[in-house]
Amino acid sequence: MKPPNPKSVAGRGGDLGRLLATTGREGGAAVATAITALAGGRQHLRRLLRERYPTVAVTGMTGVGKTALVDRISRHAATTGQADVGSAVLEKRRRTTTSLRGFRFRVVPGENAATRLGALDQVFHDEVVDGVLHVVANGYATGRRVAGISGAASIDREVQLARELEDWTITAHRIASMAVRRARPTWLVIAVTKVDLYPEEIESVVRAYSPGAGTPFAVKLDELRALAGAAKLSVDVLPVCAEGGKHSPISAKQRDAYVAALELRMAQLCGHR
Ligand SMILES: Nc1nc2c(ncn2[C@@H]2O[C@H](COP(=O)(O)OP(=O)(O)OP(=O)(O)O)[C@@H](O)[C@H]2O)c(=O)[nH]1
Ligand SMILES: [Mg+2]
Repeated sequence: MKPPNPKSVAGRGGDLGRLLATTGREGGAAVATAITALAGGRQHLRRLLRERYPTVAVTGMTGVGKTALVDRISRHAATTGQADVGSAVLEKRRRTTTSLRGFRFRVVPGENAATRLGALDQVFHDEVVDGVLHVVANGYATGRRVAGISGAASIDREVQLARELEDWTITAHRIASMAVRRARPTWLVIAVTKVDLYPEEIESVVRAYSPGAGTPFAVKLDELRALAGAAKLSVDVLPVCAEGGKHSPISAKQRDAYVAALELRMAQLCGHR
């Protein structure tokens, strides 16, 4: 068979073919090596970024406190107030540290069906995350304000608990399919937030969200663990809150300690320390 004409290689291969044809065989090999090195360098950089700043999906129903918690962890200028409830797009936050070991958070909006589904696809399928922070609030999710009405919408706690469970069912399925698809293990931290609203019950509430507790949430959690396989998915349940201070039963110091403990656990799970 006739060797391919360099001109036609250039025509078909575009810039690379043209370059190889004009630089001759040796020059072409050098260019190819340089390109491979460049691609290898980029891959190395990506791996380094992934190790230093693993991505974390933040899930949970609307008003549960995802944005507030992640803003607190990432020292993002807090945008507090009722206006924040109902994030419409996937929020990105980065927690950086002086030791270059932090996290890249991907906060999935709890409300808004279309953007929520797209965001769930993004974090669990398209750009698979390293771990999941699922946020629950013991039925204390804040209702969205109806346009024109100020103040928090008061919504029955039982209703909110049922919605939390509904939301968890959807997310748990996504986590299970991600865990079975991938080779490396993943982690899930259930953040039981807004503990300042139920300071006397923190322990029992955390227990109710834990594996083997027998509550509807825990039953779904057990199912998820069985489906994914214990070796593939580690589960932690930790209390936390994003608010606290002078007029709260939780002091600012206690709140910071909760946030620090959550951050430390995620760092351990990511192999940071
Ligand atoms: N008391 C108390 N309120 C909190 C805490 N965390 C968040 N909130 C309040 O709960 C409301 C909802 O918090 P967000 O962080 O906006 O909720 P979200 O989960 O991001 O909601 P979506 O964006 O709709 O998915 C806000 O008014 C917060 O100020 C907390 O730890 N304690
Ligand atoms: Mg939000």
